[in-house]
Amino acid sequence: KKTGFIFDLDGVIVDTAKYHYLAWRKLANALGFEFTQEQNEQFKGVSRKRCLEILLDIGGIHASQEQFNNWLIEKNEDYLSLIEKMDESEILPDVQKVLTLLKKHNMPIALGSASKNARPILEKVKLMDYFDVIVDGTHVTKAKPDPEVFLIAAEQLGVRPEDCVVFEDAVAGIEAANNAGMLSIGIGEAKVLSKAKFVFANFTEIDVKFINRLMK
Ligand code: B16
Ligand code: MG
Repeated sequence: KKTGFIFDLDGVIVDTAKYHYLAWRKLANALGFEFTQEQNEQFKGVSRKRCLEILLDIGGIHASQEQFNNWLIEKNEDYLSLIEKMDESEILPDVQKVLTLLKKHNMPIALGSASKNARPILEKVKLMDYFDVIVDGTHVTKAKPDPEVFLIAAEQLGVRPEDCVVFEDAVAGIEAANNAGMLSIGIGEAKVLSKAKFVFANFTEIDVKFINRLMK
């Protein structure tokens, strides 16, 4: 039986977190308050709707359903214009190296992202061909740390959850992987991603030997 490899998108494959941040900050500023990069940490891996709830909490703002939905649309339009010109140069270091190695060994590969914009982003950075399965924010009903996104990915790959490995940059994502009974690998800071089984600063720190050990 083979190992299934599941990749988060934002913060693992591409650094779109900075664009999400700029778009949320623009909205916060328009509503009259500051939104710091530090506060943006809690937005990672979290759904668009949940992010707006947290943002409005920070600003102490109450919104009608209609206003809420309009701000969701506004934020996404700003985000889309920020990522419009994204290309391969924005793929994080050594991501292709790892994907190519896994492909060479015919390993099943999935994307497991909370983003509803995952497909267009993968197309822009030309990584679509590596993925056998794409599960994103348009397929899930329960956000990370719920394991749903990764369980659907495993099912579609035809691999048991306990035979899957997940690469994640968000606390909520590591929790989701653990809740799914999968091996969690954090990409980022060890002190932030303390619940991950392994943590690496980025893919450059992961050597071929380590990947080989994960493959069945
Ligand atoms: P969208 P991931 C997540 O993607 C981001 O980390 C999170 O900050 C964002 O709010 C969420 O996608 C929804 O994104 O607004 O594009 O649907 O890290 O799970 O790949
Ligand atoms: Mg992420």
